[in-house]
This record gives sequence, structure tokens and C-alpha cells, in this order.
Amino acid sequence: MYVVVHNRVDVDAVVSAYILKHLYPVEKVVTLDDLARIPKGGKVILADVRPSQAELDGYEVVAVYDHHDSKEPSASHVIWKRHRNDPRWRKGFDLLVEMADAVDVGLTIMLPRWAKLFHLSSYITALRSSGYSDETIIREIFLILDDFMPYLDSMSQPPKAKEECRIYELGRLKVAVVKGGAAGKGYVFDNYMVDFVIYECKQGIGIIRSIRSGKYDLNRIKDALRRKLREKGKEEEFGEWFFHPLGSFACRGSRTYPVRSKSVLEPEDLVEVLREVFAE
Ligand SMILES: [Mn+2]
Repeated sequence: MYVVVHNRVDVDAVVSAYILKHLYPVEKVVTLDDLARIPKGGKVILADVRPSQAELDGYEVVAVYDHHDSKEPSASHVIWKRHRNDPRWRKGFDLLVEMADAVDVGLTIMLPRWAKLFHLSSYITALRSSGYSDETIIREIFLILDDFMPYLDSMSQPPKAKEECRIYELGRLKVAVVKGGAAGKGYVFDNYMVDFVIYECKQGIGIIRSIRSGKYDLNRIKDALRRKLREKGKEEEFGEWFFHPLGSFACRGSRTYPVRSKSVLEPEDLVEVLREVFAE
């Protein structure tokens, strides 16, 4: 069985082929230009490509995953819709599909140049600029995806238990309180679409702002935070707080500089502070 993708492969084509390789007994991935190299009578799966009747002559089409005449954002998305409940579906595929969606609807075009540097879509473009063939590009990206899969699987894990993530809706403002350090909290923003995540762990306590909520500058909570600390009888703790100049992050203690004592503030006190400053 062969997966056929369009020439000049992009993220959607490669990701589609990569996922299909895990769902079907795929011998090889070929681009449309190389279709003729498949022996006649061979079984083909079409992904992100629409060959003509003539091109398909002599081949048995087993499945078609195309999005060009549908409302689906990407061919990977079509695969996701049909196969996400398959036992062979890996959690990490969800993220690959999200990436393919983002690329195919043009979201990556809006990324700043530095963010594009190591994006998979730019890497494909870079390989092409260096003169590599589609065949080599597919092989190269598959190797990268193989190495990424265990990490992507773990990134897609939902929170271990419901009670570990408490959500507060303060008018339009949405805040999550989670246990554990700041690292690896991206899933909370993704799953709950919150503006802020408040976390607490042995090393300290802190607030992270969502990339989508840039209008909330955490430097504006300074006065309210100081007042809250005064209420609790420990205003001097204010000096131990760090505020990122961009207003995206505030914390007391970190993995690099852990605190020696627990804060007088509970995460819920920080929810109050955010409510006071930002809730409309
Ligand atoms: Mn596509």
C-alpha cells in the first residue's frame, strides 16, 4: 500500500502521510510525480492530493483524505475526524493535526520571523531551498516526528485529575489554578482558554498570562498585590516578587531560584488580586 501526496510537500502532506503510516500497512510515501514508479495494480491512499483519472489509471484507490472541496482546514484534519477513535491513534497526533490546520489556514504566516525559524513548515522550506527532493524531505521530517512523538504524546495528556485544575470565571476574565511548577502548563491554556494560570509548587508561586490575553499587563497588579500582602501581615514579601517587564509573568521563587518559605498568599488570594485589577 502506498500513500500519495502532492508535489512540493508541505506540513499537511507530510503529517497526513506520517499518521496514515500508523493506520495502514504503508510501504512507501510518494509524491504525485513519483506515482508512476508504483507498479500497476498497487493500492494507493490519496492524502492532500487530487490526481486526474488518467494518473490513477491502473491503481486501486483504497482511501481518500482531501480537504480542498470541504470545510476542513487540512487533510490531516480529515484523517483526525475519521480515525481519532482508532486504538492506533496516538495522543500526539492531535498536536500534529493542530499544526497542519494552523499552517494550511495561514496562521504561521502571521508568526514573527524568529518564531518561524524552527517551525516545521520553515524547515521544509529550508530543505527545499537547499535543493533536497520531496523524497528526502519526507524521510527527514518522518525522522524528526519519530523523535518528537513520545514528547507530543505526553504534551497531549489532559490534567491528571479534575481537582488539580480549578477554573474561576470573573466576568470575561478566566483564571485557572493548578498544582505544580510553571513548566508544561501550556495544556491548561489550550484546554480551558483561560487568560491566566496561577501555579504553586515547592519552588514558589506565580502567575502566567496567556499569549492571547496581551491586554492584561501583570505589572499593573503590583499595588493590589502589595495591599494583599499587607492584609496578611507580610508586606516585605513583595520585594521577593519578580515581574516580567512585558507583563506576561509574575512569580515568587522559581526552579532556578527556589523560595525558602511558603508564601503567605494562597493561589486563591492571587485570583482575588487579578479580579480586583482586571475584572470588568
Ligand atoms: Mn493541505
